[in-house]
Amino acid sequence: HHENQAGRRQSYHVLMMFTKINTSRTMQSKFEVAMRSMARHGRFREDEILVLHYVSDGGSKELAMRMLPELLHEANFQYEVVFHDVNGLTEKLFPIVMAMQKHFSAGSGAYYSDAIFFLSVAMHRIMPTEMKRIVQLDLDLKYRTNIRDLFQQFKHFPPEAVIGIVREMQPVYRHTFWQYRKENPKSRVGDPPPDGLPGFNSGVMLLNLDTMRRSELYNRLLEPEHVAHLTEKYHFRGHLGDQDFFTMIGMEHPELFHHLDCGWNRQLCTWWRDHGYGDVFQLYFLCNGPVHIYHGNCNTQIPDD
Ligand code: UPG
Repeated sequence: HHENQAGRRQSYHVLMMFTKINTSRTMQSKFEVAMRSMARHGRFREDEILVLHYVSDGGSKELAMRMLPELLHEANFQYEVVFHDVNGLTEKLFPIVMAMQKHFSAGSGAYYSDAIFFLSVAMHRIMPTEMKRIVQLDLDLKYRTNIRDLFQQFKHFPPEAVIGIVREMQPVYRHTFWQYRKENPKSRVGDPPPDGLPGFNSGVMLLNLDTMRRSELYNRLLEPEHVAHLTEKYHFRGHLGDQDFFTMIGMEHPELFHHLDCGWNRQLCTWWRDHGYGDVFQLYFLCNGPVHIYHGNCNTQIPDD
């Protein structure tokens, strides 16, 4: 599992989207909660280093450089911060994800700037080949355990799995797959757990870049013809970017995904409970077992411990 030769530090890579944060007080306070809790609970060995990657614009980078030393002052481990310019990444991504954007983006057209919402999908082609694994994390998270423990989940991936992810905890995909479910009443697509296929949430994602690069199946699914075929089959039209793409290919090829326990991404948003799905909501929302990471999605308040 350890990729480094003797004597070299082992790196643990995490990546966060970090754009337009300097103009939003709300996003800044989420950033503070996430980084402070990650630092407080983080434990690493002396020969290990946590590498924090931020995809940012100039203003957000400046803000992060100013705030991070204080936010991470409780960290009892080595860390390093790397900034990636959102424009540079978008330029590399656009040709790869252009064809899928129209199926999984808000609005009618495929905007150049939306390509970045598909970064995780093509991360294996963006990051240097020396990087074997990376964890992508939303900013509206609160860590209650050691982030290093999350990386241990890579060891439990079955051989074909490329991504480790938690299921979606609202009936959003029950809604999205409405037509397919009507045409295929016996299908488990969009059904609640434990037997159904509720789709995925992209707030916490373990990307095995090595396997993503080597998987013929996964790379075939990125091709425009395959995306078109599946979106037609499932009548899929979404607006959540990578999360929608992974959910759709997961219906067809569940073996590509390793399911993480729900406690690794305990989503708190309840929007769909009050928008037509109150009767089935709890079936999706229920998550037993310890909460390792809270996800205050759709601006939901995260409880104090
Ligand atoms: N982000 C920025 N700048 C912004 C807004 C978002 O960098 O101005 C980043 C940030 O890392 C954030 C992430 O994008 O955490 C996702 O955006 P956010 O506003 O946190 O979306 P959520 O409300 O958490 O999530 C919605 C869905 C959730 C899904 C996500 C997929 O509720 O289920 O995982 O969208 O993008």
